[in-house]
Amino acid sequence: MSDRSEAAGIALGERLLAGDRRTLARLLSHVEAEDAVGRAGLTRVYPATGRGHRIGVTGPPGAGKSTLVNAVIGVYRDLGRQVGVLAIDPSSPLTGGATLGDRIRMVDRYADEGVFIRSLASRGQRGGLARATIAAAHLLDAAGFDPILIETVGAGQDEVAIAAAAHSVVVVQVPGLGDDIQTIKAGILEIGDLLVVNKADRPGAEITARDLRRMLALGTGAKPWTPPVLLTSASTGQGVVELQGALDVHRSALETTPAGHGATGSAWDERVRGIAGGEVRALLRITLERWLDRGGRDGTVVAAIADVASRRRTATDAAEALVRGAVRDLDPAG
Ligand SMILES: Nc1nc2c(ncn2[C@@H]2O[C@H](COP(=O)(O)OP(=O)(O)O)[C@@H](O)[C@H]2O)c(=O)[nH]1
Ligand SMILES: [Mg+2]
Repeated sequence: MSDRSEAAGIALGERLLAGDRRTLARLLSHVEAEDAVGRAGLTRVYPATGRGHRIGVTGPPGAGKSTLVNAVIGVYRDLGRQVGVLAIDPSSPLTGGATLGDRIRMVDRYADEGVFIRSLASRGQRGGLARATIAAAHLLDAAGFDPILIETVGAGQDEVAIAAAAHSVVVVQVPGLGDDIQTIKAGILEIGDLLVVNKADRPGAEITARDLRRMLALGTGAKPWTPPVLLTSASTGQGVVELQGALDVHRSALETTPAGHGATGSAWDERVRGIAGGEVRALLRITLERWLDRGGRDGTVVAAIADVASRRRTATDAAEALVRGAVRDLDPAG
């Protein structure tokens, strides 16, 4: 890391902590690019993070996630809270180009100083989106935003990783699941702390809510938290105040419930440790993968593979030697 980049990053971090909101967009760009300025800036502000309620909002495309986020922003603003929003730009061929619509629907929020909205573009790189999103959430947190809403399409590993980085996960569904209720992605209900049937102005919302409650009841042992199933109509605002209330209730429940499995602290602390663990493991993997993709140093990887293929070394021995080599190569002092 060059000294100049490091100094620039630290300076941006300090301005952010001092409340200069214009710095946020700049530092975010550096963090998204994963450059040295962003890294130093994040290092500077990280100790001041951990206060904001991170809320993942996930569900299929078109379920009304963006509309719902826009509506719930209004409730938080009425409570005097400053809201950060990270929207995963669904510009991938998978989800189509809903981006512009998202921007238009949220456009009335851009003039509000107490709201910060950023779209993050999908990237080709494995895990890149999740890393950039979580790092961006840290910056919003440092800037004093609480809550930080993270909208993702409920599919794909990145999205699951992002949801796993939230304190509370809202799973958005729409009426009309009917007999197809089993088509709800396995696992999506398990990650939901709150289930929302949006578009409740349409027929069948009550039935869908009932079906979801039944599915939840099937899965229970004695759980400390049973996800509430809420009905909303994001376009009319029905149920949105209740959704915001339920999010605060979930946060308090995490804070007042002891951690499970004899762990120390509260369920909130446990979740924070889980989030940190996921982040560290992901970065460990990516760091090693990048080193591998570069071929290690001086062809060590190719040589190790040749050794394994020709039976001179087992894969276990080769992998262990490579990890030792990677640790030496990655050591900035080494
Ligand atoms: N009838 C109805 N339409 C809605 C509701 N919420 C969102 N929509 C519409 O559903 C479409 C998709 O909404 P959007 O928020 O972009 O969904 P996202 O892809 O999940 O973010 C838009 O045309 C919205 O106007 C709702 O509660 N009721
Ligand atoms: Mg959307």
